[in-house]
Amino acid sequence: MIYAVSDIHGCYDKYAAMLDKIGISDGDTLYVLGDAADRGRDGIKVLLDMMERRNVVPVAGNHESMAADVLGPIVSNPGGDMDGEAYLLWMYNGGGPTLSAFFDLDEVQRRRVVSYLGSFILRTTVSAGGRKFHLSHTLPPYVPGRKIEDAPHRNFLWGKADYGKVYADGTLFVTGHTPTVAIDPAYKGKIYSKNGHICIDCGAVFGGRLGCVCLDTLEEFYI
Ligand SMILES: [Mn+2]
Repeated sequence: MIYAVSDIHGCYDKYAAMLDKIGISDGDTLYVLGDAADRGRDGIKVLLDMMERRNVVPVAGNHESMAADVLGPIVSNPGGDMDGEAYLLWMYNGGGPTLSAFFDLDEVQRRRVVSYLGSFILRTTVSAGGRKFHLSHTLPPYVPGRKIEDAPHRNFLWGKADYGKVYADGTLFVTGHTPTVAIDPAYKGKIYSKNGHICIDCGAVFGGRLGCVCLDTLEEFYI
């Protein structure tokens, strides 16, 4: 089976409980659609677990991008000056717990985390259960006639997806980034599934739930 989860935001306990709930096995694939760390306490713990699992495919979110901009230079140029702007942006967006847990790691682990962050993909497509899916952290604003692959890369990390628009017939666009309650209050704590979109950020770190969808069956799971 193929599963997707997103915006774990350092909620290691919910993440671990979700793996248990879906009964993930070596034959399954789990796509993590970005923002694995930050805001919550245990982002580094989540990343360390993800990197040990060969069947986890990490897709980048804006938080991985911010983390890499700060942590990359720390390992490549220890003792060097920090990029003040990158640091402030990350801290403003809840990077503090991730940064302090990173400093608790030894040199080898730090390098492994930074190299792992560099391996996150921007977006991908998969087929499952007779359907076609596009997986990314978020989507560029909808532009009529524009192919999704022609949008700027940054839009897949920071973009404001138009959940009221059908981006492409015959493809389901699976995203996180925007807690579903902010798309439509009727979907508070639930996966938003409408207009060719499946938004799975159910606000785990904001007192909501961690959502997960099975792409083969469209079954929804919650912690
Ligand atoms: Mn995000």
